[in-house]
Amino acid sequence: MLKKSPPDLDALRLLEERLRWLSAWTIHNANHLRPSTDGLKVGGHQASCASMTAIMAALYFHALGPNDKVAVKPHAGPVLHAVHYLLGTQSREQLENFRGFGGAQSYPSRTKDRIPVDFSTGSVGLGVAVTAFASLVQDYLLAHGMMQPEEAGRMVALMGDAELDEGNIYECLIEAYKHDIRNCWWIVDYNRQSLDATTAERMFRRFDEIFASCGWRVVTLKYGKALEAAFAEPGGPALKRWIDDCANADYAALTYLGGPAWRERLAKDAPETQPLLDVRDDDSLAALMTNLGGHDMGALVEAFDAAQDDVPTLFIAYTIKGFGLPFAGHKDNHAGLMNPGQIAALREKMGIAEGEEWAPWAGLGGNSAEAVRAIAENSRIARARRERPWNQAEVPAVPVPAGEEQSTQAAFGRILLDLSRAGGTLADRIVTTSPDVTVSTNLGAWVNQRGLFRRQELADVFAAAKIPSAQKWGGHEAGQHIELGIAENNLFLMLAALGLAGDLFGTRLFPIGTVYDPFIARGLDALNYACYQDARFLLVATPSGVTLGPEGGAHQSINPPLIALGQPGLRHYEPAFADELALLMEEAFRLIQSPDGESVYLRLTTRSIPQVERGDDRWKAGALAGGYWLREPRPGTEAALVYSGAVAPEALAAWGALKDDVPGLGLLAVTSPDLLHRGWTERQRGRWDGKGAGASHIETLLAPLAPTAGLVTLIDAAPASLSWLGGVLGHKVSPLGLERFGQTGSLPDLYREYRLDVHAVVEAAAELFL
Ligand SMILES: Cc1ncc(C[n+]2csc(CCOP(=O)(O)OP(=O)(O)O)c2C)c(N)n1
Ligand SMILES: [Mg+2]
Repeated sequence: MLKKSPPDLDALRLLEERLRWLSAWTIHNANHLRPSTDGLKVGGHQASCASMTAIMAALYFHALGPNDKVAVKPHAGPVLHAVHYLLGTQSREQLENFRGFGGAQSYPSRTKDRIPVDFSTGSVGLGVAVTAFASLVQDYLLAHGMMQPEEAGRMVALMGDAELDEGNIYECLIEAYKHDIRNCWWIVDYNRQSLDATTAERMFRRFDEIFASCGWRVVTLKYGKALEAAFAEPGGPALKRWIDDCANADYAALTYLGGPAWRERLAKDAPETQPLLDVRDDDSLAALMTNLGGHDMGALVEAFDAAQDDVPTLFIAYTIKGFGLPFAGHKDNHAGLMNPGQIAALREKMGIAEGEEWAPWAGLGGNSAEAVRAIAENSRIARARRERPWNQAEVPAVPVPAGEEQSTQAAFGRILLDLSRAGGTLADRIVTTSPDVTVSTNLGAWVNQRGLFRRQELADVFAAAKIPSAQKWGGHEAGQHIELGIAENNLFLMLAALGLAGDLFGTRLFPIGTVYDPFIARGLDALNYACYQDARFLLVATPSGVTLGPEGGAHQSINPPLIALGQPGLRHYEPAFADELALLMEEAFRLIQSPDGESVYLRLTTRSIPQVERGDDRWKAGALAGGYWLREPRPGTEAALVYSGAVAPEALAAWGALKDDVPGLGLLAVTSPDLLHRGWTERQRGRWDGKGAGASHIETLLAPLAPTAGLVTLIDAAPASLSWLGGVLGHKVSPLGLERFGQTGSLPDLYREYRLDVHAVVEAAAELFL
């Protein structure tokens, strides 16, 4: 964040024009010049790009330091690619293939773009909020000595003004305030247009207040330098009054209509501005009226230079959507594309010869070209993608908690406690976080051991007053639990940021987030966002299903296993026994730090069940792969029971009740419907693409059964989580599971009501195989 030489504003302005041109041309090429193979519109957002080019030129070619990380508004992706093209880190080929297969992505993508992208964006609002959590992660690493102060940077979000309508922004703002985040800039491209329309003015002055009350410095860049100067001319004060009172839609429409319209309107509404009008022709009047802060290089550079401390800062940069393009200000310009005539006119205006469209410095005279090249060459931003750190911590054997009866949730808490006591790199790199369910998801003992993370010491008032409490919660810099308020969306953004610690800051963390299973749905898009960026974490969801018993309807979960089945980058495991859990947690720690790994979702429960005796360790390989025979079927047998998770005792009891009537009856423990399904479809794919693949794990498991055999499947979740097993080898299936929910009651009551009890299994079996 150190200072650099005084900026060459003229050269920065030329760079801004380059960005505007290259982003527009990249989109134009994809839509008008590249042959279409499917007749579909390619799309792209020339207006949204033009709105931000000055902001991005000032930022990338002046303000950003090498450690700063940026989330770029999704539809300004082409500007980011243009920046890297000018820096020499993006190829022409990638730009020519913008939105094509393997080309520069529509929206900046960490995993698919070849340039260094710090944060993926696309789902508006999330890319913004993740920067606040990333700054918290940076503070965490600094406080834990896992990063040096000189490696620290600023987390920057470049956002559209319509992103301010996303609720996740405000949830994040509240959490960020509680954690006293710093080194974060959010820069609003305040063009007052969304996708559909010009935005409502009523919120105008409220945003500043909201951010200010959450501890942010708000810097408003409303007028450019030329407008500021004009306000000092005769008629200037009237002009300023008129601008301040002008409705968004009016301003946008006049921008589109241009000089003559501005003149007519100002003369009519604010006759005192006449002296200003008299000394300007239509073009200079239009230029003056669109000289807003967000397009004024001097104003931008000054504002960025003046905010060099670590105070979180919101820049509200007034802009024109489509600035400098023929549809500037038009309310329908969001997806507007220039036609070939319009882009040719822009090219000519820039002095770029036909055929020279991709030449980085085309149309610039010798001195200018030298000046801009010098800036690009001396750019302080990081040019290379950071290597992702893999396998940084040895994973010790995860201890199996003792106890003849236990729940997976209790075992989870116990395992973490044991890991903490044993110490070591893995334990030191684990960070836990939870949206106000730390105690009820059983993280309490771990937190007692490792403490809350706080930059400033937080006294445990109850402990100091000697009031007995099971939770000893002092907060300090060495703490390893980040306590969040009840906002599950924040949990997933926190996990996204923690899960990218290695990618962003060089040190891999092992983030563990806990949540009640039903409330995963509350943060689904953020969860998907985390997985999309390949953030790595362990999500522990408990309690789940109807098995939470008297706690009742609102907390029962049905569909999370189906969600997980459809979520790439997230592996669902649903253990029934403590030894399975220990094994699967060990696997999760490996997957978190392995190049071909992924995040893991453990669906746990508070139900304490008798543990099973193990004769040997053969079950382990199967449990890791998604399932194993708890009771082996006899080859050629006509039936098997299949269960997952907390209903293991019902499955075992039903097996006991049926085994004499159904010779060789098997009992299949499914630890991951998700993995079994993936293996099955991968096998199908292998057949098609000729790469082959041995039988999938589920095919191998089911192979001993007679082709005419029946399966009764049982899970405390949507029955579709397991019913698909019938499709693997064509077995008949009677699927049991939750299709309704909402009752409170004891477990026997609920299992009877929802047909998860032994009786239901026996009945289903009788119908199917007897
Ligand atoms: C969560 C989500 N909802 C909807 C969209 C579709 N969408 C893309 S951009 C946009 C509006 C953007 O307006 P603004 O943020 O003001 O950006 P501008 O283009 O004006 O700079 C919408 C609704 C999206 N990308 N993400
Ligand atoms: Mg906008």
